[in-house]
Amino acid sequence: MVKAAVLTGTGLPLEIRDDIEVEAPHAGEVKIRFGASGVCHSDVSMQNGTMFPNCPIVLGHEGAGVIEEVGEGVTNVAVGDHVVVSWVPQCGECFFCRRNEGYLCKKADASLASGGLLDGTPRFTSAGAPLQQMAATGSFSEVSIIPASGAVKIDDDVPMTVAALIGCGVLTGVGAAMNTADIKPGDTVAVVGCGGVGLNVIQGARIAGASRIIAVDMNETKLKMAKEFGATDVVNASEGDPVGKVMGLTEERGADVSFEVIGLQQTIDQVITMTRRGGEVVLVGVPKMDAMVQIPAFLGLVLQAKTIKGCWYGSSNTHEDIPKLVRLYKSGELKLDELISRTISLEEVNEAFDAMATGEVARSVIAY
Ligand code: PAD
Ligand code: ZN
Repeated sequence: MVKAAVLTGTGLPLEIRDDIEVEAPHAGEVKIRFGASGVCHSDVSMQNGTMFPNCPIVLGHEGAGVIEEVGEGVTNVAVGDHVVVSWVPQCGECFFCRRNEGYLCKKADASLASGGLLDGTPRFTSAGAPLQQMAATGSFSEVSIIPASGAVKIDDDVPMTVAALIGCGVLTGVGAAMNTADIKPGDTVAVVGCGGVGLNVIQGARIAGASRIIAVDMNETKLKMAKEFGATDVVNASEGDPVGKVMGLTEERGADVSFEVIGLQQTIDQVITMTRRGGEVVLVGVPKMDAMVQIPAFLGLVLQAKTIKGCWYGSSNTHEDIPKLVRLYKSGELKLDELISRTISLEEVNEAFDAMATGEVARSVIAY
C-alpha cells in the first residue's frame, strides 16, 4: 500500500489516501519510487476545471525518483537508476519521434487523454476501483508505474528536488526559449508571467543570447526573482498597461520575441500586441477551453508578418534535452535550486495549490 494525493472531482481539495495498491509493471513499464515532485500550475488546472481529468486521479507530473523494478523488455533503464519522468513518454518510433518532434509522440497522446498508461489503463487501485494517473505519471504518490520511455536516466548526484523540476517547468520553459522560439543573439524578449515556467523561459532566453529580457508579472517577488534569472527590465502589470510599458522600452516597436506563460485571454491578447512587426509570439500557458487567439488576419498578421506559435512541452526531445539541462545545471548556467521556494510533505499539497494561486511561490516541491 502506498500514499498518494487524489483528486475526486473538479474544485475539490486533494484527498490524501494511504490505501493505494500498485500493480507490478507490465511489459515496457517501470516501477518508480519518487524522490520528489514539483507542484506545477497544470496540476491546479486539473483541479480547478481549466482541464477535465478522469476522476478519481492521482495528480502530479513533475517528478523524479529511483527505478525499483522493470517490466519485460525494458532496456533503457535498470533497477537503481535515478530518472527524471517525462510526462510525454517519447517512444522514439512514431512519425513525430522519428522527425525529432518527440513532444508530439503519437503513443503518448492516448495516456494524456485517458489518465492511463500507453494502453489507456492505470496501475493504481484504491477502495477496489481503478485510480487514473495524470499524464502517465502521478507523481503525487510515493510510488508509481510509468512507461519506460518516460524514464530518462540522470546522474545520481543531482538532488531529487531539482531533478523533479526538470520534468516539467524547466523542460517547458527553457525549451520554449531554446527550441520553440527562434531567439537570435541580441534580441529583445518579453516574458509575461514569471512563475515556475516563466522564470525558466527567462533563463532559456538568457542562454539563447537575448540581450534584453523584459519580465512582466503582477507580483513584486516574482519580478525580483525574474531579475535574478536574467531579466534586464521588469514591468509590474498591476501598475498600468503592460503593453504600453513594453512598447515604451522598445522605441514603440515591440519585442522581437514574446512569450505568454500564464494562460489567460487578456495576457494572450497582450503578448500578440507587444510583439514587433516581423516578430514571434510563443504561447506557453494553458488557457481555458474557450480562450481564443484574436488577431485581424490582414492588418494584424499578414501586414505585420508576425508568427504565432504554440509551445507544447518546450518542443523537447526529452531523451536529449534532459541530459543537456543537467549539464547546464552542473556548469552553473541554469539556476535550478533557486526555483524551489518551499520543500513540503505530500500532506501539504493543498496548501501548495493555495500558495500558487496567490503568486507567492515559484515552485513548492514535495520531498518524499
Ligand atoms: P505559476 O502560477 O507559477 O505562474 C504564473 C505567473 O503569472 C505568476 O507569477 C503570477 O503572478 C503571474 N500572473 C498571473 N496573472 C497575471 C497577469 N494578468 N499579468 C501578469 N502576470 C500574471 O504557473 P506556472 O509557471 O507553473 O505555469 C504557467 C502556465 O504554463 C500554466 O498555464 C501552466 O498550465 C502552463 C504550462 N504549460 C506547459 C506546456 O507544455 N505548454 C507545460 C507546463 C505548464
Ligand atoms: Zn507542469
